[in-house]
Amino acid sequence: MSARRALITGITGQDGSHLADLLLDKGYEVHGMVRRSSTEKFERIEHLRDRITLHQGDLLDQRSLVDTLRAARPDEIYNLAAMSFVAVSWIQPTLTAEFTGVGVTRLLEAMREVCPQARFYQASSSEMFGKVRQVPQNEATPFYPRSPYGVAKAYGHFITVNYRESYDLHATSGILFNHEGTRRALEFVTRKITWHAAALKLGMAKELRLGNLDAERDWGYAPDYVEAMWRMLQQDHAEDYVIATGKAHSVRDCVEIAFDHAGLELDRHVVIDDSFKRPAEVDHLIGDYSKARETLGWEPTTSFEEMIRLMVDADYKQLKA
Ligand code: NAP
Ligand code: F7E
Repeated sequence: MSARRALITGITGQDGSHLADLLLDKGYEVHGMVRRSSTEKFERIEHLRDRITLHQGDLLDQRSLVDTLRAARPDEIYNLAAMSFVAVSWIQPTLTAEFTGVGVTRLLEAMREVCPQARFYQASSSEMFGKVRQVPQNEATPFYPRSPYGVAKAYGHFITVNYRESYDLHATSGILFNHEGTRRALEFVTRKITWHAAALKLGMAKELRLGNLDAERDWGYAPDYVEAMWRMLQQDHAEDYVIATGKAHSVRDCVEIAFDHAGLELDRHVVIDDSFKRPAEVDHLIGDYSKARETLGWEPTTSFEEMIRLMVDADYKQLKA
């Protein structure tokens, strides 16, 4: 029997690279869509370049999406590509809407035309809950997004649901809470903290400038979360799922765990910088993943404390080298 074929948009990102690792381990033929850039940014997939097939495409360009699907002929499509940094979504609100919102419709339209029997995963986000209407948040919690990113993700979520109901597509929306790890980009708060803990320890940085230390998130471990994406597409019926740990921590907790591990004191090194505060904040997120546990048999494997410590260790090793 020939290998199952998967297409990952956003394969150069944190989740795309972990998902590619997972699907290759499971015996899939893995295809990735990448956008053209004047310099290649393939660090996260360098270790598997000769085991995957890359296609040039952009969520803004319908032709490239149709051609990518024709070439890849996927059984499963994971739409992970997006402008994913919340803070930048206020700086580029309409571009965020195009990439993160309307881009989903473009890909669904291409799928309808080329491979309507394929299974589709949309990377939805806990940012859609924003100013939360219910604690903890589950699949039935109403959305109240607080950023142009959250608004665009809510559009992407509902268009996925709508195409499932309108055209009988196997289209799933995974509502994932924050997830991190050693491949997280440096601009996100956990990696910014772990990188600075390592750099301060090595004498390579003098301070850590942060915005709101009181914001609370339900932070999980990225390799666990890509396993949940795959499990969602193995179900006979497409539905939506919340993926979370059920535990919330503040940004301050994150600094304390990282600094404690590195033998540093928060008060000596952290500087509050208002330029990192957002026009509208999401104060507290905590997810209820009961449906995923019961239907997918999914559980998180790595605690927040373990994850932050392993991120500090990885940053320390990398900076020292
Ligand atoms: P990430 O590291 O920022 O990766 C985003 C990917 O999207 C990159 O490969 C990027 O390519 C690609 N991309 C951006 N714009 C594109 C465009 N116009 N056309 C084609 N590709 C484009 O994000 P991540 O953390 O892996 O997250 C994956 C997805 O899950 C995103 O949709 C994100 O919004 C969503 N999500 C993430 C979290 C989280 O905590 N990580 C939680 C919930 C939902 P380049 O390398 O060329 O920039
Ligand atoms: O911020 C606060 C900030 O940028 C977390 C994305 O993957 O998860 C991510 O979005 C919190 C916020 O992630 C700094 O105000 C304080 O309250 O790490 P973050 P995010 O905005 O939660 C969701 C689920 C996604 O879908 C997104 O794609 O930390 N914070 N000081 C800071 N944040 C940053 N980045 N930098 C600071 O200096």
